[in-house]
Amino acid sequence: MQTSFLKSKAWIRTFRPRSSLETMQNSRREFLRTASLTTLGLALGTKVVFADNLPDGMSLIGLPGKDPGMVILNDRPPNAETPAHMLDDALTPNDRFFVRCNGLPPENANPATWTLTIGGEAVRNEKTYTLQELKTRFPVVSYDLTLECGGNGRSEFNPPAKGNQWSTGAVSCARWTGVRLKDVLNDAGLTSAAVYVGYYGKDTHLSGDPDKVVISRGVPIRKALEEESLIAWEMNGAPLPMLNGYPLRLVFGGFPASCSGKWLDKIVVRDRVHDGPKMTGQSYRVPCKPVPPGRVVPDDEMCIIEEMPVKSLITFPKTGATIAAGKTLPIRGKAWTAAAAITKMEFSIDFGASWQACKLENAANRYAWQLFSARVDFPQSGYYEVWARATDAGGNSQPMLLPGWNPRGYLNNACHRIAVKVADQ
Ligand SMILES: Nc1nc2c(c(=O)[nH]1)N[C@H]1C(S)=C(S)[C@@H](COP(=O)(O)O)O[C@H]1N2
Ligand SMILES: [Mo]
Repeated sequence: MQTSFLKSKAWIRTFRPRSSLETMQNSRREFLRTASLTTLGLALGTKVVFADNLPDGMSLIGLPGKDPGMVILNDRPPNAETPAHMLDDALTPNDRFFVRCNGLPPENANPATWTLTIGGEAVRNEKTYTLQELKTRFPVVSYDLTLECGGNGRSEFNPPAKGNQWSTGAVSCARWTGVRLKDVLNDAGLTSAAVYVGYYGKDTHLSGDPDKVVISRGVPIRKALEEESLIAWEMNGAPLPMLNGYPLRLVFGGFPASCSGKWLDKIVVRDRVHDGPKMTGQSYRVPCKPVPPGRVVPDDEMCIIEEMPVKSLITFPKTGATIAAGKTLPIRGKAWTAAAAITKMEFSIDFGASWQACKLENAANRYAWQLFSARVDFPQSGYYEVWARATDAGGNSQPMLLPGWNPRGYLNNACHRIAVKVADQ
């Protein structure tokens, strides 16, 4: 059961301490309170023990269904990133998968009545499918796919860029289950004019205007037709979390996560580059040619971000770890790319003067992140930083410093670093 959390007051209203009102009111309140505690418990996976005492007007820390250790950047719309050390699992658990919403998620999304329409000027037959039809008419497939917001790492840009100040945690990798977008597109039929697909979702614009589209982005048809491009209803074997698009979304690994439309109810096959909100202007675009920091770039000199760059994160230990002198420190992390694979993973303990090889695992499939690990020995006690650097099959690697400044602060794939103190025994 999905529940409304948008009006945070409604979310907790029923937890008000019971007063001595008349019986009917009491039993109604009791009913609401019990119902709410049940949904809250479901969302959190545990019981809120002193829920009755929560003062009116106060909400719980964290977003519903999400680990309270996530860093909340905004609660209207809900946006939360996952600290690096909380991305240490091979696949990101659903309650730790980052959240990026441009508007307000739909309330009461009902999978029993949910439909998906394939339309647009370059579709042969506009068709509408129920969720049940999608699940039964097409082969059901699963892939491990990494999603990363184009603005991940934005907080480091200077001059600063407006928008959510993501540090490193607008990235996660889950096993997604659904159907291939191409199977559904081919069922509706594409005309020879098809060049792009765009999505529409059922979230609500922050203004509350039901006719205003929150975001409608998309991908070129070559991306839409890839094997791993999914219309998904499951994340790690469970229904999508409410904040991650329940009950249906697109998933495109390797492209900015903004292409992966949540609460998906319509796909349009376009005969031109899709031009929905946040597809044009400066959104999810970078200067076609490098510019000096702070430059105002006209719209017609901004290019759409497609493949995301090579990147990696150290997920163990947590930055600030202390280790005894003479001990070996195990490190672990994840690396990902839109290219064929990560082919080399290295670490440095001397600020990049020298690099040593990490052990690197293969990806489960294209666009899944790859696990790496190493055993790190330090020459003497003192302060160190461990830096990590990935190289992909295209020969692309990560810069140690911030890469090209751009007006909206996208595509920061600078090396991740953690602090380690080696203490005398
Ligand atoms: N309908 C809809 N889809 C959306 C968005 C949104 O606001 N509404 N945000 C996009 C952006 S910018 C990102 S980074 C990803 C985030 O996916 P997640 O919240 O599951 O991590 O969803 C994308 N899909
Ligand atoms: Mo994003």
